[in-house]
Amino acid sequence: MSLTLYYHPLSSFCWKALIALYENGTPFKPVSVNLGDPDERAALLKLWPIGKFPVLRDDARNQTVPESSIIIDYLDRYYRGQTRFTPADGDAAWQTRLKDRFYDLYVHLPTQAIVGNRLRPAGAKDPHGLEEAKARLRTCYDMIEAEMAAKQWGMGESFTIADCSASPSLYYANRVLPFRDTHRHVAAYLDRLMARPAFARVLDEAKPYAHLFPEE
Ligand SMILES: N[C@@H](CCC(=O)N[C@@H](CS)C(=O)NCC(=O)O)C(=O)O
Repeated sequence: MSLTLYYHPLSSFCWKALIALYENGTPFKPVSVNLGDPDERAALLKLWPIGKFPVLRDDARNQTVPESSIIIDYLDRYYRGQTRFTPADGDAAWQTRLKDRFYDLYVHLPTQAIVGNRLRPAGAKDPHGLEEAKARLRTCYDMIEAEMAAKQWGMGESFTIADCSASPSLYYANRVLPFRDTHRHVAAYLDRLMARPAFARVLDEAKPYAHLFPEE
């Protein structure tokens, strides 16, 4: 087996890559990285000095591929399966990538900031950053609500990279700023994502680590 994924089962960006791998049944070796372990952290830094996961290693092609979106692009190109993550057609292609960026930058990162704020020690909290992140999420919820009223998946009929990005983003966003009572189409979209076998599997595998998530 040539692919190895360096990841953690609770990490939201790793979920995004896992969904893509599970979606097409792509064989890979999962290597769980405990960033609290100096040796394991050092091994990850050796692969990708930025020190963030997921990182995909492809021994067959002698390539190290960091960044969840790039991993999915790489799989789409070199380990193609039944689900194509980015359409080949011009407009649909950039619109799909735009949605991937939208979920990562404007839903996922503010959610990460809210979680990160919870982990800060008392006296080092960032109330201003927290309010900014919540405001950004509210804007996104309204945008997604309008958009998903008539759609099954982020790009319509087909499951794409946009849905790989939306899955962890919306799952964790709902944990830190719940939307089920205010945005029913966003909630219904999250339910569809959670029922998708690839994401259901990811959620199931994360269960043993759920207690590590910092509740308010
Ligand atoms: N832009 C990156 C973000 C990856 C990321 O933020 N990963 C988090 C886990 S969800 C991480 O590695 N956190 C550990 C750290 O920052 O030390 C991607 O899309 O893969």
